Amino acid sequence: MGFRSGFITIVGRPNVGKSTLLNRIMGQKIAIVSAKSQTTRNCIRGIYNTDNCQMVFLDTPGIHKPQNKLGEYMMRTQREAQEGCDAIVAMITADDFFGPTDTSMLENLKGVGCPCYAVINKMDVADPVLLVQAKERLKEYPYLKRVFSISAASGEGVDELLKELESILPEGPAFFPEDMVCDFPERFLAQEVIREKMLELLKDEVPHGVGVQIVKMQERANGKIYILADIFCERKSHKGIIIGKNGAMLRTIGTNARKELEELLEAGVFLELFVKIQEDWRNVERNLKQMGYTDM
Ligand SMILES: Nc1nc2c(ncn2[C@@H]2O[C@H](COP(=O)(O)OP(=O)(O)OP(=O)(O)O)[C@@H](O)[C@H]2O)c(=O)[nH]1
Ligand SMILES: [Mg+2]
Repeated sequence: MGFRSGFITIVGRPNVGKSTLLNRIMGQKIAIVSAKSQTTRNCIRGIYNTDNCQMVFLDTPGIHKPQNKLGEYMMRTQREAQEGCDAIVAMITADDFFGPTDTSMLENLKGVGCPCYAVINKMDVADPVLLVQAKERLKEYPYLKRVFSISAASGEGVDELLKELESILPEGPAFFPEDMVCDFPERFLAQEVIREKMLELLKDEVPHGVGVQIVKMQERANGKIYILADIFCERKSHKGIIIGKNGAMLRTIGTNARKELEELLEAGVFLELFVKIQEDWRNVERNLKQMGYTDM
């Protein structure tokens, strides 16, 4: 058997653990993860190599009804990622299962023309009764090639899934160089890490209305990487929350983001953040473009 290669798209509701699975497969963090829904806004590619195979995984934004232009962009990206791929991994969880989004996602897989898999994630915390029920209900979708139960968090079941995916990919050469793990620039990583820290620290609706734009990112003579970023939010009250009392919140966001970026970039980082108000930026095409939410 010759070398195999192909594209595998991971789809599912917000918060089911798509990005966690991508990071688990890659053995390193390339996609940000949070307990809040709609964390991922772009299609994120992770390139996974074995001796005989290159699997290009596409992590997609969680399926939801768009409320603004950003949401529309996210869902367009999500749909496009499913076109022309070699396999689809549709992710659900046993405990929060079979709402209308799950059912329409599974129904839409009928006739897509590539092998489709259902993956029940978070089995480490799943109620065993619900797990059995979920597997039972998945039998209503006979076109699913197989069903896997995994824990993206612990890694349980992930090797089995990878083995199956490797076995069905077509023969063909690698698409990307072997030492490449992702195809996005470091600027994007910086933007995402800053956003992740805000998702972790800020409450309710504030982080959903936040956008990050890297204004400058350059290596200085001392080897440190200087990053200047604007944080956009939609209201004055949100700006106050992001900055916090005497600037405490913004300092924490900055410190957490800097520490993680230093690890990921393997260099010292000097990070400067400015908070700006841009009302309704999620509906303004120009703002979306500036933040990288643009169609290819
Ligand atoms: N217990 C448990 N938690 C998990 C598992 N996988 C993911 N999570 C948690 O679920 C939350 C959502 O994970 P994400 O990977 O950001 O989910 P996502 O599907 O990418 O979400 P969106 O980007 O919003 O669509 C995070 O708090 C993860 O830590 C798992 O296998 N077990
Ligand atoms: Mg995600």
